[in-house]
Amino acid sequence: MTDTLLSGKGPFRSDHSVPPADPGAPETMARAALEALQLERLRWTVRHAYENVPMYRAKFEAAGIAPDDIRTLADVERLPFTTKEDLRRAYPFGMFAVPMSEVRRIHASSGTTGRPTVVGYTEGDLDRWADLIARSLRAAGVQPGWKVHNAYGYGLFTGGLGAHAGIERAGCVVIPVSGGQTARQVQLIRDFEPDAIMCTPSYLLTIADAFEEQGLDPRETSLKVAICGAEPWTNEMRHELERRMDLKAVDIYGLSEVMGPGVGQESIETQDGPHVWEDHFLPEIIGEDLQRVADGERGELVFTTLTKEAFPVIRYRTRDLTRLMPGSAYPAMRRIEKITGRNDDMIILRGVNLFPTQIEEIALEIEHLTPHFILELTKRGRMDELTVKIECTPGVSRETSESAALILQLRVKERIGTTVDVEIVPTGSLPRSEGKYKRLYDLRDQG
Ligand code: DLL
Repeated sequence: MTDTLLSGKGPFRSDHSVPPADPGAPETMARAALEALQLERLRWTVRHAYENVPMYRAKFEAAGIAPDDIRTLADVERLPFTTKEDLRRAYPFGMFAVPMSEVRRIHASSGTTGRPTVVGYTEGDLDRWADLIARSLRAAGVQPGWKVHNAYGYGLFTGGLGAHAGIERAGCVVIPVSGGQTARQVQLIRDFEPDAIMCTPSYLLTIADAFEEQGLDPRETSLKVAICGAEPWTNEMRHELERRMDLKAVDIYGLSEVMGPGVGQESIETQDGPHVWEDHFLPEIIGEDLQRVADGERGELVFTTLTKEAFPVIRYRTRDLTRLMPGSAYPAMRRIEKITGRNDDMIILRGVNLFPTQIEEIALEIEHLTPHFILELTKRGRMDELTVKIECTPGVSRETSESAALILQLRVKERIGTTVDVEIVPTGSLPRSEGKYKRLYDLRDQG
């Protein structure tokens, strides 16, 4: 009752809270038809955001643009960007485009600094999200009737509950384990014999280790596919996980501000980077000057949502660095190159840019080195120093591990162009992942 009364108040216009419907099987539609659908949905989104979110209206007005000015897909470039800062300023609910009575769920991304970003979903949003995860699971080779072990964290994080609904929607059996309690994960995988697992790549590594620590062979589980995402990982890490667990690992991409997991998904057939589900999200890549760059060129990924009711975002700057490539398994939908870095993770070491994934890539090529490493940034005098603390495979001699460390140092110098210190640490001494793994420790302020 109160809800109905309240929903008539404020800036909200309920007649704009339903995006244009899906016209059938969008994964297989022709590019021209997809673009026509994108334009229709873009125009709906821009109007919806303008009419219902004061911040968007103010930004559009400041930029001298009105919803009716969006006549082609290229016109998206005339719209102002949205940043994480904009979302933080609106904490907690200032960017919601529907009355709270229409919102059915809230998630939040913690972020490393400051306030979390809060996002909301209407019933329609949750329905489309489940559909997109189900579509992602199909692309990942998951079949109806499969059991899917979901080890993404449940709670405010979008991973657990987001994947959960999609697994059910795909006609699968969801095993809602959440993250952590690794010994129990091992037990459940043995007892329930799931066909697929969803978790971060670093957590899958922790699980593989846990099998071995219990004297079990991780290649002998029932798992056929791992759908990994939520953090940057390299193809070398993919090969490591596939080899150690005898399964196929595919990449799922997403972010809370845009929806959560399932914004893009890699096909198990091609394993060549996530396809962006472009009927729901319009991707762009921008350069350092914030101008759009051509497909194929690297830069920052920017998204405009096309069907979000509660939390539309216009040209949201993700800070994820990648490039757009033509579709492969789904020809009409472009792919992104595997995301190996974010603007925020970039370490500038004595003028040279370096990403943790570059170290992962190099370390995994070297015999006896493991993917268990952290990076410590310190100051020696006025110079920044980076130390790679890394574990070797168990049982190698001191001599062998020292030479592996030296090879790592030389290859980093050769390929990245900077010198890092490498310290071999005892097996099991580094923290293990339970979700998103923290690799970089900035200790420069600590003496
Ligand atoms: O991590 C959503 C998600 C959950 C995606 C489960 C996939 C699986 P946030 O916590 O908002 O949302 O973090 C989003 O994580 O901007 C990227 O920097 C990073 N990220 C997500 N997926 C990938 C991926 C979820 N496949 C941020 N590869 C994003 C690399 C990824 N980075």
